[in-house]
This record gives sequence, structure tokens and C-alpha cells, in this order.
Amino acid sequence: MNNEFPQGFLWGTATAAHQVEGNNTNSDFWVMEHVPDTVFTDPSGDAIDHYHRYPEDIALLAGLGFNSYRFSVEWARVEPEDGRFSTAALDHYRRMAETCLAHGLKPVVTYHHFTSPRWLISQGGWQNMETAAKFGRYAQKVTQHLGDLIEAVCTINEVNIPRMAAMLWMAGGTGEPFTRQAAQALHTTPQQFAPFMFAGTAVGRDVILAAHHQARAAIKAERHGSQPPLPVGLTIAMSDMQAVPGGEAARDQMRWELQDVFLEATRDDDFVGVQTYSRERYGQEGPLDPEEGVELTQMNYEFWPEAIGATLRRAHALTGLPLMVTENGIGTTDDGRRLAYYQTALQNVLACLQDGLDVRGYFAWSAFDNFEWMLGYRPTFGLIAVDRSTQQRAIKPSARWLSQVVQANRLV
Ligand code: GCO
Repeated sequence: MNNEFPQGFLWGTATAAHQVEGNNTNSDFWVMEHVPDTVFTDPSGDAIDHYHRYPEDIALLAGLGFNSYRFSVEWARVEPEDGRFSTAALDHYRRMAETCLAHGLKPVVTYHHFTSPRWLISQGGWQNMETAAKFGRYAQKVTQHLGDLIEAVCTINEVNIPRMAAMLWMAGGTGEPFTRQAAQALHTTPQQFAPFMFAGTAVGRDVILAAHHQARAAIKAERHGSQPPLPVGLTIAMSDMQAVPGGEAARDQMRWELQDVFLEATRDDDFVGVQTYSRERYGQEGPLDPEEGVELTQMNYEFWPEAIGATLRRAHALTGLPLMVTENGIGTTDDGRRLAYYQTALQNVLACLQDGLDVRGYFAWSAFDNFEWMLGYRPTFGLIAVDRSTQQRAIKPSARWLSQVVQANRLV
């Protein structure tokens, strides 16, 4: 088997602003992390201070041979109040993109990665249709300010995750102390409480997809003329949804709700960002527990690196669009298992390429150990470890291995 990746293949790692920057105090998540009955294990705090340390961090990634970096712009910083834009914040992200380019990394930029400005939530957040136009306005500003430096835009990260959360894990009602406290702190009601992650209704889905479409139009309108077109897409959380015998109908129904509807909404996009970590099995009654005997990761997912092959094929079959693996990785303390995970995952990506799928790039989640949302700092997804007491970075062996693959542009 030919182990080569295509010329110009994008090799990168991914991060999200709130998970790495630190002190994202104007965001809804910051507020939710600090209410008395918070459901967050740790507050994000200084995170890994990427906001200030991005020059060294980007240099480190370049030193490993990557040719791209996927990072996100923080809406809560760029538009601290409704309609008030911060040039200083926009300049910060422009400097980040410039630093990437100076190091030979092509910036792939996400405009929304879970966090939103506080003011947006006080207005009904991701269940208010007006959010779509506000997101479009913000996307226009960001593109105006740094669009000339960007390789591709992911408008919204994991458009389907609120729906997944609502249908699979977050039963929590409006009466929960956390919801009451967070709603109050964000100047809204428990009934209208809709930070992105909590907008799991059908209305929330429609607002999110409308926001993507408005942003795409705004980005396309902003960068035109002599510049090459700027590819725009969204990203989707896709586990390999498998059925045990008899579970096909339950699986198909869930896959329609949680993946297919969103894949269909990418019509007219330039690419689809596929984000995969594991598989999920379905029986007649719905989702099943991990299979007996299959190794579990820190997230309690099955160690199942083959999943990326299945999800790329599914995204291809439903959309026919170019694809990018915008996230793939594993939370583990055993770096040898991380290396093994990437090895099998990349074999699967290669097999997809050999079958003619148009896969444009691969972004490992994540560059650094970072803030894993509700689970705090315990899960470690990074290729690079961070000692948060000193903010020292340490390259893990899995990163050295991936670095060889990236530099050879073939699986070694
Ligand atoms: C995601 C998230 C990341 C998570 C990662 C690991 O897009 O799902 O972007 O923020 O940290 O998935 O759970």
C-alpha cells in the first residue's frame, strides 16, 4: 500500500480559544463556571495562557513540522457588547494569523467554538433567531480584519453538539439549581437559558444552521475580487454510529437527527469538517454501553480509532463535498496509546484517500493539554503537556512520532 498523503495536504493541530487562552471573562462559560452550584469540575482560570504565549506555542508547532494550525476567534472578546467591536481584540487575532504565516502554518480559523458573549445569552442566545444575523455581523467583521490571511473558515464548531447533548446526556431540567443560577447570572430565565451547548431544541438547531448560513454569506461578500476565494464550512461531531443486529432502526433514526440533518445543511458549503473520537453502538432500545472488553479512554469512550474512516465515508456519501478532519484524538494519560490511536486513525484516513475521497487535511485534537469543558483539566488530549503551575510546555513522544509522519507526508 502506498503510504503517501497528497501534496499540499494540511497537517495541523486544533485548539479552541476558551480552552487555552485563559481569563475569557466576558463569555457565558466563564459565568457558568462560577455560579455556586456549577456543573463544571474546574473553572478555566488562566487555562494555558495561550492568549499571551501564542508566539512560543506557534513556534513549537512549527518546529514539529506542521503546516497548518486550527484556532478559534473568541466572539466575547471581539464584540464585548452588542454592536461594539474591539479593534484591539481583532488585532490580536490578526497577529496570531500573521505569526502562523511567518512560521509556515496556514491558519484555519473557527469563528465560534462553544463560547458566546454574555450579552448574547441575555437576549435569548442560541434559541433566538436574531442571533443568526448577529453572528453574521460578527463574521463579517472578523473576515474584514483578518480574512486576507486565512486558509479556511469553520463558521461554527460542532453544529450538532447541542442536539446530541439534549438527546443523549443532558436530561437536566429548568428547575436545576445550576440552571437557575446561571440563567440569573446571565440575565435571562431558566426557560430561555440558551448558551450554545444548551440550545438542544429543534429551534436551537434552526438558529444555529441559520447563523452558519448568514456567516457564510457575510464571509463570501467580504472576501471577493482579486483575492482567491476563502473556503467556508462548518464542523460536525460524528461518532461512528453502529447498529448491533436489530438496532438498525434506532440507529438510523438517531443518526438522522444527530448527523444527517446537519450534513444536509452543508449544501453550498466548500467543505465539511469531520470531528471524530469513537464509535457508538445502538440496540433496539437505543444507545448501548461500551462493549465488554473494549478499552476505554479518559472520556469513557471506547478506544476506537477506526471510527474516522467510517465517518469520513458517511460525510462523503451524504454531501459529496471536500472533507477535512478538523478534530481527531484521544484523552489518555498513556501517551503510547495516543500514538497507537493516531497510527490506526491515519491508516484509515489513507484508505479513504485511496478510495478517492477528497480529504484535504488532518487536525489532531489537541495541540496541548487544555480545559476540557465540564470535565475541567483532568482529561489530557494534548500532543504537548502543560504544567499549569509554571506554564511550561513539554512535547510528548506521540507528538514526535506524528511530527515524522507530517514531515515525510507519509505514514511511517
Ligand atoms: C469538540 C470540542 C473540543 C473537545 C474535544 C474533546 O469540538 O468536541 O471541540 O472542544 O475538547 O472534542 O472532547
